[in-house]
Amino acid sequence: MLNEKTFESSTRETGFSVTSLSSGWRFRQVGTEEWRAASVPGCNFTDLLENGLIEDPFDRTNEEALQWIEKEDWEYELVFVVSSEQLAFRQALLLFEGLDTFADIELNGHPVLQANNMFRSWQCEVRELLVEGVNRLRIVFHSPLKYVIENEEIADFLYPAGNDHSEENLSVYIRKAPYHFGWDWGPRFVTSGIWRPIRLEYHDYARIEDIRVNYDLTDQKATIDFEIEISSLYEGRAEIKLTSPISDISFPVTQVELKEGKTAVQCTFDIEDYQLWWPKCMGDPHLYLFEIQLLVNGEIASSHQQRVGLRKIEVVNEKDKDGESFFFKVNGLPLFMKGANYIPQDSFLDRVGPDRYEQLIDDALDANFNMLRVWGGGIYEDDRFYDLADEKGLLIWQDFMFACTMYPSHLTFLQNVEQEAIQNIKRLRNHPSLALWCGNNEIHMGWHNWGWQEEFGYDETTQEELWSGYLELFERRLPSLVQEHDPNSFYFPSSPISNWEADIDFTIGDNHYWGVWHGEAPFSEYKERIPRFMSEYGFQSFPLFQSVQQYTSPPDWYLTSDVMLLHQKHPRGNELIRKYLLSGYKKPKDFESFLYGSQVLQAEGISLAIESHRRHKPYCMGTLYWQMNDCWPVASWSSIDYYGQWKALHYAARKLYNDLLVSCDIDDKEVRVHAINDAHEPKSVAYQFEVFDFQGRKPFSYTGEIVLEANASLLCHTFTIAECLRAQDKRNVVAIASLIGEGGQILSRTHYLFTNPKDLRLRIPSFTSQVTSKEDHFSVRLSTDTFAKSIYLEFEGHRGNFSDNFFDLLPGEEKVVTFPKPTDMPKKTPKLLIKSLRDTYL
Ligand code: BMA
Repeated sequence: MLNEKTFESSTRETGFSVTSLSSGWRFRQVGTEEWRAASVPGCNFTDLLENGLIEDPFDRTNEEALQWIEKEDWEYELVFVVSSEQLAFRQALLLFEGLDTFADIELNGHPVLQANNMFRSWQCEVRELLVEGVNRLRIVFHSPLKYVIENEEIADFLYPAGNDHSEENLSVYIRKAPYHFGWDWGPRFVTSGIWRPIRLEYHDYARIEDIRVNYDLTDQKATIDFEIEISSLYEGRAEIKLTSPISDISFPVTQVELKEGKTAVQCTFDIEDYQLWWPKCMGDPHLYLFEIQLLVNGEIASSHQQRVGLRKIEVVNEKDKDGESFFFKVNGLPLFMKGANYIPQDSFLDRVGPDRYEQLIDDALDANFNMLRVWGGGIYEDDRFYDLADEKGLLIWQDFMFACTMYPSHLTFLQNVEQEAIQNIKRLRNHPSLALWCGNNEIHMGWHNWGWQEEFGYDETTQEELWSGYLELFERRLPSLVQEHDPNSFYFPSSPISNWEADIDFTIGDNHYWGVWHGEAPFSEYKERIPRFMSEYGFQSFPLFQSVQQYTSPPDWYLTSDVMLLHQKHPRGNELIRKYLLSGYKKPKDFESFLYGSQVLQAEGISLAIESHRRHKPYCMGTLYWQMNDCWPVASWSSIDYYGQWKALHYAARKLYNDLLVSCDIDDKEVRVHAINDAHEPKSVAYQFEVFDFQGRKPFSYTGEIVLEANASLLCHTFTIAECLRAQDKRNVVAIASLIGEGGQILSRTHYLFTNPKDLRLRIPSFTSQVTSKEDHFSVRLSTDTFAKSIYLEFEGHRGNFSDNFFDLLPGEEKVVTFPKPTDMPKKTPKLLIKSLRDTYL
């Protein structure tokens, strides 16, 4: 999408002008009389809510009561004024960045467009239809379900869309965010509306439609080539003027001959001693900024700002001695990927503004992520998301929006998808953060392993139709479009390449391991099931009580209440959490303790997986857990809840995703201490393994020194259990492993138990805390009289994330954490709530 927002109110001296059509809209349900104010970008649910016509969709069981909305048609209208100066332009283009989904658009009573894909942008020439003075733009959104029933050829078989919370699984026919139809963490809110901005562009001569950035890097210079696509209203001469607002690089003006219609222009230049773009974990995410102006007779006809990050990203997916590799190289260096899967941040996308995007990217980087996977059941994200990833140095794995079901493959469907793919490839390809394209989520694996053929009774002809349709879309059309429009990026058809139920598949490509959770295997399986790259694995937890209170009332505060069950979308979710929890932990004493316990449990399981994956570097070269965030308040696999509260897992991920990690692999007989270095330079460090009893005495301690190679994992030392326990009862001890830098600073520190938490002989701790109010934060100093596990701190009544939480503490240690003061924080220091594992059972 061209970024011309900066030129909002340009004057008639230039050959173009842009008017935003985002304010002043009204809406109504088709068939009703009264118009109400609407927001653009927006959707019918948030408009209804803003007007007080529905209750908060996320509150209690309101989801059920609001299902009628998807069955209705919605009408949006804008009255806007066009001036004689605007009408004097030779062209007026009406541009829609995103319409959700089946929309008929009329301007001044004339039909101008029919839209049928939420992921596409649309444009039409409307100069002849505009009038001086008042104009009327009207958009009717059809109920997507009713629309496909009336207009699509519906197959006589059911598609296997298991996450679509309806009987008919019609979502497969609708190019709309799949998660809107429900998911195993998501409600069903099938929205309609204008979900991205609308604008009117006036032009006299020509318009820059698109820019493709190519570059060639040598040791001395970067040769950058802008391939500029211009659409022109005339035939004749023009000039391209290139400037770089934040540097003093200067460029010659390029003379161009425009044809009427499309002209491709190339603008090539060198930058000597250029700076590379690096993900934050490797260096500076350097961006160059360019402004490209199209000049006709000295007037600016069109203008575009383009950022460029110079980097080379490779995905090495080839046969090797162990099977088939799957890893990323950035600027020639192999990089172990650490991160999570990302889903849309809200059921109602218009609520995700710049602040939420920024917070989310910061939360990822704060936890030492270097990659997020934009998963295929959501949306191709907003430009802002990728801009932030570029600026801050986070890599993005980009799925096309297809997940967990087969799809139709008739020609009109495929052509619609092709346009969607072309537009989104072009929109995203210049972002240095874009690391790969993946055709879909889990469809290949689903078709071959999930028994859809039997479950849905597909005969041979249907199977043939579905599978050849799959091959056509994901193995022919999408790769050839990526090849055509973004040839330097890696494409593969489906994640995972392999299947977690087959042993051999742990030697091949990327894997989603769901033996833990869906397969009900114990956490210890994470240590055995090591793939070449793990792009999904996960375990659910609940939001904490503070968050649960936001969407429930006191009568709902038990796990099987209607409200809690509605906010748990996995059919076996509660049962699985309870089963895993009781196998390792004592029974939580109440509802609130269960919520807390679920987070401690989730962090324990996923930590085991992260450490195992990292220890097996370079056999395994990436770990992306499922899932970072939520789209509403719910029990889910997320590490940050809907309200932005970090769960225990997010704090754990931050420690375990640190470039330098000490990690112990403990079984009945041995402790193996490993050190992992993801940085690209070697490190001389000391490693330490200490055993403490709960009073803080240290029966065992060992310190050794190592040189840790760059980008390597090393087994430092093996102890026998007998050697380090020194006749202590394993129920009374905790082990701490550390990596210590040359100046004595702790580089990595991890805690381990020799037994299940439920067998520990913990005493109820007595904490001493001191809270100091600083200018923009509170500082908390904490100590304990006995070993306290998984200490959780909260300022009563205040949301926010501490600098650390869910940590362990021994007597004799002092822990200092900070809590940022929100702007509405009262002057008086709020009450500090402290609890640890021992406080949550009787
Ligand atoms: C993964 C995802 C999602 C799902 C999650 C948890 O496979 O791709 O489809 O939400 O599992 O079941």
